[in-house]
Amino acid sequence: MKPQINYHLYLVTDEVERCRYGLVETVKRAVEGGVTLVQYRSEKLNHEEQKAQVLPLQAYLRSVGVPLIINDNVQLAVEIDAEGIHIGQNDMPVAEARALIGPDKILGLTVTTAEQMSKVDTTMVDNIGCGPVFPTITKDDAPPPMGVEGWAKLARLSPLPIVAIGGLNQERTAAIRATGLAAGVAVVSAICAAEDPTQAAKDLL
Ligand code: TZP
Repeated sequence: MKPQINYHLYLVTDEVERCRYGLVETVKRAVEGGVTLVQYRSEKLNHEEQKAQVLPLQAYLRSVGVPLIINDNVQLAVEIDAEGIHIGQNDMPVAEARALIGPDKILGLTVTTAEQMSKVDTTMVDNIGCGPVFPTITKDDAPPPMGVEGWAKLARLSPLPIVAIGGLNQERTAAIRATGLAAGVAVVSAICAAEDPTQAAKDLL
């Protein structure tokens, strides 16, 4: 059975050196503030390094019942039996990723254009990540920001729960939620770099 996922406040983890209290402690504090879902993301580390880093995080998240999603590295998600994966348009094809993880895992897909949205295979994909809404310093290869209106246009076309990402802070998150179109918001630096990740998470609820 596929787990029921609450996308309301989706924490995507930054590289460990940009997590103010280290990876697990930062996530712990954020979960105490209300984070509902965590995606492990590292663009720098190799497979074994990612695995060593994510296992203690997974142990903590399991202890509190918060699902863990792995960014891009489908093989890692399979090896550690994570709850799901998130992939981009230039990563592995969706059908291949679904075949590897099986029917009971969550598959998230990044969508940044209406054309991509029209091609989403709802038999394979569970959720859409869409952004950057605002400029971000966290993703090097991010396309230009689409703004709340641009995001809302795509969200109206989405056949699946859609999450906003990119440059989101308290005020911008409120603007996204006010559209009534978001299943959730995803943040990296607003929580990982915060002096008080618990309060930062509460502010984004
Ligand atoms: N995908 C689109 S923007 C982004 C990702 C992973 C990074 C968002 O990071 P931040 O720090 O919340 O702007």
